[in-house]
Amino acid sequence: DNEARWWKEAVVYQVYPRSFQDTNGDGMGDLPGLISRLDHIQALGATVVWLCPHYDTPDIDNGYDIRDYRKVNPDLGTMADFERLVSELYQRGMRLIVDLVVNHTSDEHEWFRQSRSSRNNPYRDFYIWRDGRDGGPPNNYPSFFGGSAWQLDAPTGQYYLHYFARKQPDLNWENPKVRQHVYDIMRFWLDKGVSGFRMDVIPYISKPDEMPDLSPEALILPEYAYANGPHVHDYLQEMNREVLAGHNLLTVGEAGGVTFEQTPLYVGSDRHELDMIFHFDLAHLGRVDWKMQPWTIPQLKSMVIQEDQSGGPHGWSATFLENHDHPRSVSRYGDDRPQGRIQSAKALAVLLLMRRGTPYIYQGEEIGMTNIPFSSIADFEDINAHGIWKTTVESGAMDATEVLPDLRRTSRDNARTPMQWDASENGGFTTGKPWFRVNPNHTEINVAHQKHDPQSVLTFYRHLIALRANHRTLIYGAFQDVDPSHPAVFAFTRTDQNERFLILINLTGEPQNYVLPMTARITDVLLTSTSNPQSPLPAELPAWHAGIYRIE
Ligand code: TEU
Ligand code: CA
Repeated sequence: DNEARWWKEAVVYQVYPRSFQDTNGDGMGDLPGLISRLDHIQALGATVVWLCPHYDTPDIDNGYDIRDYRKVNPDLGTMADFERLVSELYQRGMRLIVDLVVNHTSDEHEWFRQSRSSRNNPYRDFYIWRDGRDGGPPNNYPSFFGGSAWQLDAPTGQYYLHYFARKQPDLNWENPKVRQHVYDIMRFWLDKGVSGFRMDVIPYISKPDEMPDLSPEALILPEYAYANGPHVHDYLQEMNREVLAGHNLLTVGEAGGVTFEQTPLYVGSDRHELDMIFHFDLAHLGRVDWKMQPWTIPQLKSMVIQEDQSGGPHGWSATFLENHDHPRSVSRYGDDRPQGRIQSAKALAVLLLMRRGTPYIYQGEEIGMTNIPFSSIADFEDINAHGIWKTTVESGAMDATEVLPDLRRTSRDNARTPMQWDASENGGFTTGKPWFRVNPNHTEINVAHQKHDPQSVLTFYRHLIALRANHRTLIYGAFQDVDPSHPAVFAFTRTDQNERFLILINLTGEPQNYVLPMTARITDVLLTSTSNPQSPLPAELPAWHAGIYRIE
């Protein structure tokens, strides 16, 4: 859908606040720290900040377990800090979206404390309670963090459902009171001046009517069983009518388990649900859960193309290569060794920012931050990594040496190391002891080094974002892969009535002698990541070369 909307023209910058900037020396990033770094985000050219959960939390899943939706996490700051963040962004012509985590709450949320206290408590039906089966859980549903998705609760002898950790009980959206409470929470933050929401695992809010055991195949990727429940679209349409309509917001659903075919149901502008969703097909390329498998560049391109088409005639896409749940893109799709790091980070930047769809940049991606070394399970912070360890190694099912190499490559912890601002101790993140260790390569990869370096990854990001902002074709223009089966090069065009661009990306560390399978005359070279070639084609594309060309 090419109708102009501010959120289609936005470039979103995702902030994981605990790892961004600490100001009071407690080793935990905070809202004053984020405010102090808004100049960096603005200079990059991003127009929207997505703030990961900033709510009161017992913090077993880094804030994705909310105890009080109306209170700011004291480790991050105060409500006054939050209000200042909103106004500082407004003064810069920027906007804020916040994380809405309403598939589940913390077990320390007041609703759950009431709910578990007795079978006839008025809040009982706010969560999903079932009797056990043959002395065990009601069915074989697995939790994403390992073990059963059911937890027996002694006071009432029933099991509650938790798709994530035991301390993250799932809300019962069938209860209209639950939905009204959620809408009230949303209105509360809209009144504070937020411009939209990133909705955590939103396709899971409607649970299957019956809950039979999952088949062995379904157990491998349970998100497909958990997503798209029978009432999910009724709930999203209701939420839209009750809260979102008329506010001109940006809404993006995190949508693991939603297939490309199902996408128009969520994002069609005729549906009045969400503006866009995050797919995980590209993020899951060549991996099943934490295990890595071989993958190819044509497969990667096919994911990008399918994702671009998936919204249908009335939809729009959200595009990303990184977030707080995935390894760093340079390490994942590029080459994080010295010979390839900078060039591959630039190639990936072109892939992210020259596609059609609203791009989401994750903190540190703009300087090419990489995965970190882990030597043992003790180095991991993430509840997910420890869950995997428990079910594989501690259970005796696998040997540590079989699990550790892939866990290192896929762990969410890779993205959660503190932001690398400069070469000083702790990368300028904190003067205290950081909550999670700083990547030792901060002495080399950091904002201070790259800020004024014309060849840096950061400078390249700025140029790319500016280019996008200056050419509507690069935002709204049709996307076409002109050489889908090429084993190394991603060649695509962006076209509208006025202009046509060719984007060439060598996604390998080998030079490619490239012949374009179409007739096109290059009339202008807008930006290239390596100094050669400027034009014309055919030409040898250097390792990781990426370029944007105007063509006729
Ligand atoms: O993540 C959900 C998530 O990434 C997966 O469980 C996903 O559903 C699965 O991989 C299927 O594709 C969100 C947050 O981003 C994450 O940090 C939280 O831990 C989680 O929800 C629970 O709130
Ligand atoms: Ca702090």
